Amino acid sequence: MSAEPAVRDAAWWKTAVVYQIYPRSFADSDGDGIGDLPGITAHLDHLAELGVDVVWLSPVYPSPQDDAGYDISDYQDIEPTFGTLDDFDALLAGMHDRGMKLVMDLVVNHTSDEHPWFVESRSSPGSPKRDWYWWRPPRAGMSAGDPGAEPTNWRSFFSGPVWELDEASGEYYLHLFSRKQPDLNWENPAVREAVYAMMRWWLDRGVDGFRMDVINMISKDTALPDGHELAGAPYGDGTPHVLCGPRIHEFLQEMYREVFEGRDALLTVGEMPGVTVEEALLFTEPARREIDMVFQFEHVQLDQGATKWDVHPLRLRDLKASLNRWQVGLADRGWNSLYWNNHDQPRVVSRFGDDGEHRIAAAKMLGTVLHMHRGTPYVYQGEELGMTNAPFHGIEDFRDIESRNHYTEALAAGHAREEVLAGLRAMSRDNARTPMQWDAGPHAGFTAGTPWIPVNPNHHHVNAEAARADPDSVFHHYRRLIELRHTEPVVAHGDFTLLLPDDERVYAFARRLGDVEVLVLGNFSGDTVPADVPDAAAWARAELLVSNAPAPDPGAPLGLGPWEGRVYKRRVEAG
Ligand code: TEU
Repeated sequence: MSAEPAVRDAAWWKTAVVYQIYPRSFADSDGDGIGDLPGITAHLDHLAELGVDVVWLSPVYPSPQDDAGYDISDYQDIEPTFGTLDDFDALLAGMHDRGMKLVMDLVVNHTSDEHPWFVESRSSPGSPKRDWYWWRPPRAGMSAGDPGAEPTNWRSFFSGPVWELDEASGEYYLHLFSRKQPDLNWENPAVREAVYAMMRWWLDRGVDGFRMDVINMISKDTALPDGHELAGAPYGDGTPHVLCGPRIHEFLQEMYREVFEGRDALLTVGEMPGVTVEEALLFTEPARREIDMVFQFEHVQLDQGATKWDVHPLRLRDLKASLNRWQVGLADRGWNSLYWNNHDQPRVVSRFGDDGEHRIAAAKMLGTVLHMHRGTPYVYQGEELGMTNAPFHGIEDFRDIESRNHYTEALAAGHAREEVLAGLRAMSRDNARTPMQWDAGPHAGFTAGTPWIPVNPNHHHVNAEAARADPDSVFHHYRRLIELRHTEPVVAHGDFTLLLPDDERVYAFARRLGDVEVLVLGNFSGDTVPADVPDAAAWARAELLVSNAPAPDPGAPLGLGPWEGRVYKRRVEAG
């Protein structure tokens, strides 16, 4: 019996699992209905029992909360609603004491319009910080405020134009997101140096890395050309002029030199809407000294039509083809992040699974399929409980700026209220932002006050207390998946081979490292289905590493029950 193939790889995060916390909705310690840092510290044992290695903390900095913290007015302090720097240090110490690392959210494509940098920049055209942001006069031949006078026709990610007129100076400033999130001008070296100094400040405080918000948008096409007209919207598509711009690699390599050089055991992940496999290779190729991994969006846009609100049923072959392309594309160089959920995506068990009768089986199967891919898995708070989308009714139930702005714009464009609400119920980011469900008590044990957004009424049976007490829960299934990544080198380092690419119900693939091979099977349907993989009979007799159903009869043909997921392991002739 040959020992497990030894793998020496400095990239510790290849065997790590990251847990994302959305502080507003995790745990409230002072009864104001909003989660906070002491609330997180009080629940670190939940994360330790789950076995995660890293926590990614969504923004906790002072912010007017126009975009729920992604609009920062002070990068080197803590939002008072969330706590203090002392509370932060206590949280960091609590994590390090439990062997967990802490990754902060770095939001430097834009600041809040209440950040002193922007306040000064806006103060006058002659301000020394004017060039810290993107200020432009009205379009040639037009007057400020005239319809269409914006310097470009680009559409904001949060509806409406990307340019806001500053009446005082008669100039416009750029904001790819909300008007309270002006974009920083990374062409200006003083801006870059100020950001690097801030990052070094957090790393010196003991932080273990950064999740970088829309970091592939910091280099823009400085000619600021108009975009192609967007169907049904009075704006153009600016994304070709702001995604992965001409100096993006120069900026990330400079950031590496100025911030990360000589510091080890960090994790850096770049959120990159629209990034391709080829671009991701350039960003994550270690020799290029940029970042460790990216968040790509292909697999979370497969059920969307012209817009994210135009929801279509997922075709499993599309999902398999997309993830396979990233697995194969980053097989030898570069590295993938793996996620179904985050604070911007609806809950996966409701989206790609079954959040009714088969909720638990579907949640476990989705976790199994994701965690057995090659890459670093991210677990979003509540995913380990199988939390579902929330029962939103009217627009008054929604809090998210993206959702509310879309509602206003879509109704103004003549869309029917019910049609728009249907899109929101399915895709709104608020589905991810309802409070963490700790127990069956009032407000799910999230707060002793009134939550900023209602708790999902299914917390009576979907909650951490019940899950941790039930060895057969989604929680303990995720604990097992995380354990496998820590104990089975093939899970972290094995190569990936997709099987049954055209099967619309079974997601099947193999991983191989030396003489160890695993087969991963996931049934994305409520039917009982065959799993006609090569060598099926032999696999049926192999060691079952994890499953979400009673162990099958090894003599029976390989098949899966509703939403069943399994991982088999066997030894094969090396080479
Ligand atoms: O998200 C960027 C982003 O791509 C999302 O806004 C996306 O467009 C949308 O949510 C998908 O529907 C990052 C943060 O994750 C998000 O929370 C912020 O709102 C945004 O940047 C601006 O900082």
